[in-house]
Amino acid sequence: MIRPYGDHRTLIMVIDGLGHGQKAKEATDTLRELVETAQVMPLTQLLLWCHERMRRTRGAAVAALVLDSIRKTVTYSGVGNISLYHAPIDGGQVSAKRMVSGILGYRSVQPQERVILYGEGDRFLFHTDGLNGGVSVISRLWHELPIRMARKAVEQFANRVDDALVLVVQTGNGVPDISEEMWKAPLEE
Ligand SMILES: [Mn+2]
Repeated sequence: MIRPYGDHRTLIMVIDGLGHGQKAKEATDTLRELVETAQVMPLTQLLLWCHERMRRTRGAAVAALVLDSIRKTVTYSGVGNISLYHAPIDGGQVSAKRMVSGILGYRSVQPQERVILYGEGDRFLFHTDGLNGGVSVISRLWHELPIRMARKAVEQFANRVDDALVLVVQTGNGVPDISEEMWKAPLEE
């Protein structure tokens, strides 16, 4: 999900409800609604605020970034098994961003946030654990257009057991460009 988050800032979040089917959807929907209506606050505080309000759900993995298009900063945080990568436009090394383990809405979590600088044109990629690792090492995908990159990553790496989501953030001068591709596991009991 994506929403404005204060002046010149955009919040981008990927949510993966625990398990699959209705219970996973409930957790995902609850978190999305919380984040859509939340006041602007520091990212870790937002995650903790949601955490307390999600205890009746099964819980979710979450990864988020706040992009400030004036300061050219990205603040990121997350809990659980969602991968986030940063690819600089200048061809520098793709880096994987670490998230703390745990489940939002379950037991206790200690999200951390980090701030990095980005350059216009840098790209960020999120993927859920419905994909096998490897997106970072398949360097030719980083040269594709964002929408093609998202599509190919799902085609090539979705494990076809769990829901898979790839979201590519293309930064630029103002509001970032978002490309998203999903593979949904068939519902079962
Ligand atoms: Mn999953």
